[in-house]
Amino acid sequence: MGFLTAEEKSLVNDLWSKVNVDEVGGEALGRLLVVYPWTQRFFQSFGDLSSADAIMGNSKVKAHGKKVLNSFSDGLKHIEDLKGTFAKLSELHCDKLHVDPENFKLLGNVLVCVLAHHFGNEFTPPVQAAYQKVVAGVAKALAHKYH
Ligand code: HNI
Repeated sequence: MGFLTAEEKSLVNDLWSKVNVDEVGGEALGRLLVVYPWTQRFFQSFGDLSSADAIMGNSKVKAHGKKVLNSFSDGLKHIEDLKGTFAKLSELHCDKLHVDPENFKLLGNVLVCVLAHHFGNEFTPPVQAAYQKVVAGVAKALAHKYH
């Protein structure tokens, strides 16, 4: 009894096996910074974020997006224990990084948009519904240790 059905899990995993995690991570983080510019405040050490082109071409954004999405990808392997999997990262984002957990939801939604853009018709309504659940679950797990 998990939060995804067996069917949803296979939809998620089938699509994910075709995702270029390293590239999509940078794209999702970049789009987050473009579309919700207030999220740039956490990345002031990343250099030039002065325009959409600067953000999307910024190598630190790409590298960090890759790190974030690899961590997300790890979460997919432990879909039944997202809380446990992200417990340490939740503490880090709360205590050390002071990232408002609302941002986890924003990034999740941006990731769904990026996947829809990449996969087109293959990103069918059932696939997108399953991914909506996943990104909401990850956001919730990352917010779990906030106090
Ligand atoms: Ni996040 C660092 C994972 C969303 C701001 N983040 C990390 C690291 C991982 C990670 C892994 C590296 C930790 C370490 O060094 O030990 N972040 C994730 C995941 C998500 C996420 C899995 C959501 C799916 N992080 C976000 C969001 C923001 C964010 C939405 C802000 C808008 N994260 C940060 C910042 C750092 C960070 C800031 C530190 C960056 C640095 O190296 O300076």
